[in-house]
This record gives sequence, structure tokens and C-alpha cells, in this order.
Amino acid sequence: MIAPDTAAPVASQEPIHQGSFWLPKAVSTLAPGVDNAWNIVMWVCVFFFVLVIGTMLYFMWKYKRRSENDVTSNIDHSARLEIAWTLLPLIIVMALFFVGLTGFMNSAVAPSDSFEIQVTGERWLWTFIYPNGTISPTKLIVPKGKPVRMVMSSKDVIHSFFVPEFRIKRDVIPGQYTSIWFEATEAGKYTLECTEYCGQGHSDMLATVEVVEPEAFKQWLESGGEDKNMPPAKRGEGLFAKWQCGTCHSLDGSRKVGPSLKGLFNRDETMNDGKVVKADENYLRESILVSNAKVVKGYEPVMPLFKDTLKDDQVDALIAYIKEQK
Ligand code: HEC
Ligand SMILES: [Cu+2]
Repeated sequence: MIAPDTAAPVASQEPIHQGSFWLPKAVSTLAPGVDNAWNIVMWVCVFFFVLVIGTMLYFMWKYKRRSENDVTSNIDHSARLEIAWTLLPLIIVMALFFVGLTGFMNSAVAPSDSFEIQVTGERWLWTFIYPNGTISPTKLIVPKGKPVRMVMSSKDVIHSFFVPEFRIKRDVIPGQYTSIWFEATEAGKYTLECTEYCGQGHSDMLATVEVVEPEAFKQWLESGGEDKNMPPAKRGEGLFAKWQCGTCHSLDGSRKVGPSLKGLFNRDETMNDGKVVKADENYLRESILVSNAKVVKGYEPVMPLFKDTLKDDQVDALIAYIKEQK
């Protein structure tokens, strides 16, 4: 008889991404090169710091004036020393240049078989568009062990794409494409940060980078990352979180960058041109898709346009959710 398996499967735990004292954990094929360069520069600095400060302290002690007539003879110069401290740093600096250059070349040119993802930065949202049309806001899902190339652009100001664990960083600029690539070496969740100050919501301009096994990635991509068989309001709640509407809209009546959505449905809203509009379904739909068509009095027209990114059924779900915020 076979004993029942009592050992419950160990729940898969979020890996703790522990790096070294100096650097975060390294999770891309580019990371070792960057860390290597960083370590070399650091230890060269440590070596010269100790050498220079140590020599200084020693000389302070050695050449201290010990009595009234303790006068050191006039020291002229030493050709040997001067050549040494000119040539040696030159050699070191040239060596560092080549370490940096190789790393730069590796990170600048993506392998030709890279998987391409379109990245849009805007105040204060990252959006990722996959080749099959799947749109994923604030969540970048990528396969493990495959080179991925990001083609990036901004809708407003300069942002910057930075994933510390991958050791990659590149500015995201309006009216121009920049690109960056990486190959993740370990499944897990990491954080993408915007590292170019872009206004009030800058510190919230984060996205999750999720590295998954290639099989899981394929499945996720095919499903478009969404379950369509949920009740509309429930689905709307998910979309509200996914698209980070909550960065600008509270649900408890408090004012953020945008008006609170609490009690909005069927309320009379005053626009900045003085007109009063009833917040019915049509108004909500227009507010979500082309927010600047009517701008609520007392607010700036800073809400992103969602007409190219949200599908009809998604807008329906969001409206159902807003209606529930009584
Ligand atoms: C960057 C901040 C920002 C984000 C993100 C944002 N909004 Fe807005 N939203 C605003 C601002 C500001 C206004 C008021 C100005 C205007 O009407 O355009 C507004 C207005 C609205 C209105 C009309 C509110 C009223 O009181 O009449 C609705 C509805 C709305 N947003 C829904 C959404 C939904 C749904 C999302 C997510 C898909 C979203 N917003 C994301 C900033 C934002
Ligand atoms: Cu930014």
C-alpha cells in the first residue's frame, strides 16, 4: 500500500530579490557586464583612496616640523615619479574605457531575433503594446531566456525606462523612438521605474515587470491577459486598477489630480465653460474615451485619451463600475 502523500506542495513563494550590499540582484544577461565594470571602477577608487590618503597621513607624520630649526631641504621634482603618475592613470583610464565600450556595444544592439514590444510613457502611466495587439498598462510581461526589445516613445514629456535588476536605463522621449533590450535570466517580479522627473505623479510612475516561462508567456499573450466572462462591474474594477485610474481618481470623495468618482453617476457636473452636464452613461463614455472633450470645472485636462486603447466592452465595464460608486 502506498502511504498517502502528506507533504503538501510547498506554496511557491515570491522570490526575495536580494542583491549585494551595493547592487540589486542581477537578472539579465547584460547585468554581469555592468556589475563587472562597476566593481572594477569601485575597487580602483578604493585602492587609490587608500594609497593617497595613506601616503598623506604618513607624510604628515614623517615631515612634521619637530623643532625650531627643523627645515626640510628644498625639494625640486622627480621625473620618474611624474612620468609614473601620468602614465599609470592613462593606462587605467584607457582600460576602463574599453570595459565600458564593450558593455555599451552589447547593450546598444539588440539580437536580430528579439521579441519586440512597443512602450508608451505618458504622465503617469506606462503602456505596453504587443505585436498581436494585446495592450497591457502598467504590467510588462516578458518571457524568460528570450531577448526582448523595447521600442519606446512618450506622449508628453521626457520619461525614463529603468529596471534596476536588468541594469538597463534609457530615456523615453516625445516625438522620437528610443530602444533598449534585455534578456531576463530568472522568473519573478521586478519593478520598472521612471527615472526622469516628470511632474506630480512621477514617483507613482511604476510598472511591474513579470518574467515568466516561455510557455506561460505564450498563453498569456494569446488570451490578451483578460477574463471576459466576469460580471461587468467586477471586470470594471479590474480595469480601473489595471489602467491605474486610481492614481488620479479617488472613490471616497477626496480630490486628487482628477475629481473623485464617488456619487458621479447622474450628478450634475459643471464644466470649465460654465455649462452643466448630467453625468449619464454617454457623458461617462465620452469622459473616459476623449476626456478633454468636456473638462470638469476646476481641473486641468491632463487625463490620457483612451480612445485608441480601451475597447467598447471595456468602457462598458468601467461605466458599470463607476455607477456602483454611490
Ligand atoms: C493622469 C490622471 C488621470 C488618469 C490616469 C485618469 N483620469 Fe479621469 N480625469 C482626470 C482629470 C484631471 C479629469 C477632470 C478633467 C476632465 O474632465 O478632463 C478627469 C475626468 C474623468 C471623468 C469625468 C469626471 C467628472 O467628475 O465628471 C471620468 C468619468 C473619468 N475621468 C474616468 C477615468 C477612468 C475610468 C480612468 C481610467 C481608465 C481615468 N479617468 C484615468 C485625470 C485622470
Ligand atoms: Cu515619468
